[in-house]
Amino acid sequence: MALREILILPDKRLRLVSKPVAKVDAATRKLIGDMFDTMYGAPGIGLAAIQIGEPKRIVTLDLAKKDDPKAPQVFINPEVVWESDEEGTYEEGCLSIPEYYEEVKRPSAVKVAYLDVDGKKQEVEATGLLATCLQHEIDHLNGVLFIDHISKLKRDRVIKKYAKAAKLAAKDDAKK
Ligand code: GNR
Ligand code: NI
Repeated sequence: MALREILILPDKRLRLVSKPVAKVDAATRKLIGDMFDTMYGAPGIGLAAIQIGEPKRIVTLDLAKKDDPKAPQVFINPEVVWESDEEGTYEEGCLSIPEYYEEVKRPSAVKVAYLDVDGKKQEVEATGLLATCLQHEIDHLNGVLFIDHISKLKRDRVIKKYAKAAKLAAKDDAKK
C-alpha cells in the first residue's frame, strides 16, 4: 500500500481515455489499495486511477460522513447504462483541481454497471451524492473534468490560473 502523487491540472494525462481492466488480478488489487491510501490521505471522497497516473478504468469512493465508519466502494469498468431526464445541481470539487469549487448540473439519477473486486458483474441505481460522484469519476475515465461542464469563461479562467501556477512551480524547481 502506498500514497501516490495526484496529477494536477494542466497535466495532459488527465485527458487520456483510460483502458478497461481485462482481469481483476493481484496487480489490480494492489493498485486499488494505493488508490484508497491516496484518496483517504488527500482527503477525498472519490478517485479515478488516472488521477495517480494509471490509465485504467477503476474508481474508488467512500461517501461515509466524517465520524461514521469507513465505507469503501470499488467500481471496475463502470458504465452509465441509464440516466434520468431530471437534472440536479451540486457544488463539485476535484483533487486534480485543488481548492476550486463550482456548481455542475448532471442527471440526478443514474444506473451504473461495473465489476466488483471479485470481477463479478454488478449494477447500482444511484441518486444524490453517489450519482454525482459516479458521473464525476466516470468522466475522469474518459478524460473529462468537471470544469468541462461549466461555462467556457469560467473554465478558461481556471485553466489559465493552474497553468500559471505550474509554470511558477517549474521555475522554482529549476532554482534549487
Ligand atoms: O473529493 C471529492 N469531492 C467531490 C465533491 C463533489 C463532487 C465530486 C467530488 S469527487 C472529489 C474527488 C475527486 O477528484 N475525484 O475524482
Ligand atoms: Ni475528480
